[in-house]
Amino acid sequence: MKTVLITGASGMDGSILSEKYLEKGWDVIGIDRWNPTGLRPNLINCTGNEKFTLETGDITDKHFMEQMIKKYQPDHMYNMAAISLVPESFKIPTVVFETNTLAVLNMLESIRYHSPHTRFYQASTSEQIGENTQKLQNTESKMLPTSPYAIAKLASYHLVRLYRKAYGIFGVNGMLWNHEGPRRGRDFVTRKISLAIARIKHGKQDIVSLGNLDSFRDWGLANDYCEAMMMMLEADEPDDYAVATGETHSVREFVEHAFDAAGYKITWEGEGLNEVGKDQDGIVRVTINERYYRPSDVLYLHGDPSKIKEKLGWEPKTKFKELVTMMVESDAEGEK
Ligand code: G4F
Repeated sequence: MKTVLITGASGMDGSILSEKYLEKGWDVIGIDRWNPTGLRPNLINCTGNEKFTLETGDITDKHFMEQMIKKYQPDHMYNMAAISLVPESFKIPTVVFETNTLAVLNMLESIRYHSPHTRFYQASTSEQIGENTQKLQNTESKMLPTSPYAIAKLASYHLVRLYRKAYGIFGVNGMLWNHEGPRRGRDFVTRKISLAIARIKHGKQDIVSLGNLDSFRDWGLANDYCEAMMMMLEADEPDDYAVATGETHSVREFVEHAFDAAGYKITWEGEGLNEVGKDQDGIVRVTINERYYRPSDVLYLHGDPSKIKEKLGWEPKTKFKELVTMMVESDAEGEK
């Protein structure tokens, strides 16, 4: 019987991975912080399954994680837990380093001493690219991280490489460009937009307020990307891979397509903080608010997935417009 241990199991990626491993017949151990509501909507398809075990605890507690790794001796382990909202990292950088770096180091040490056969996946990120605006970035690109989040993740990226080289651990970094879907957290820009549009459509809200509309992201679908993660752990050799669509779009384009999918045609007027997006009836639907700007932002992300395609045969199945429409339709249904 095979076992997978997934930290951050109640998040978007963690819950998708949990479902995929249950479908494969594996025992799934999901780790998540205790929360006072006890609600974990993303795990609704897992919690009733006898092969799914939820362990509550915090990855920053070294002893807890050591016990988990010793107890379950997982065949596969995914570290999906992190403080993943970039602007938050400017507010609580110490917690971000404890969670996104120190906890990863402790997991690697526990694997090294107590479960060396475990294949370990680290959720690495395109944010590490930072200020490098070259077209088609990948794991070989110069990393110029520009947030506490990205610097902490880059340190973990190197820790995984070190433990692979120095101690022979099967550790891989999945360097993922932005990936989204109906389970995306509501503070990330895509979900914030799709949810706001659904609420506008149902008369519950009038306007969505955003920050920088002119940064570019390479957005793919989380389900496709979870398949890439699994391929990395099933590969013959451990390696690091860039996972992206190879297409880039601005936040502004995302807004336009998302409103379009709900039957609104957005046109822009004004500049800077005074810019607004109006619908076909002249009603303001988008405003700009300084509070959503970051002390420093990553302006251009455009991934090159050629290595994973060539070596593991992975390709994204979902295109940008399909992703946007899926998110808008899902939220429109949920807000009915
Ligand atoms: O949706 P975002 O918050 O994602 P961001 O910062 O690119 O990070 C996400 O992707 C990374 C992979 O590249 C992950 F590592 C990370 O954990 C996370 O999943 O912001 C995207 C862009 C930014 O340029 C931001 O400035 O959207 C811009 N934006 C404009 N208005 C906004 C808003 N972002 C948010 N969250 N909220 C806004 O109102």
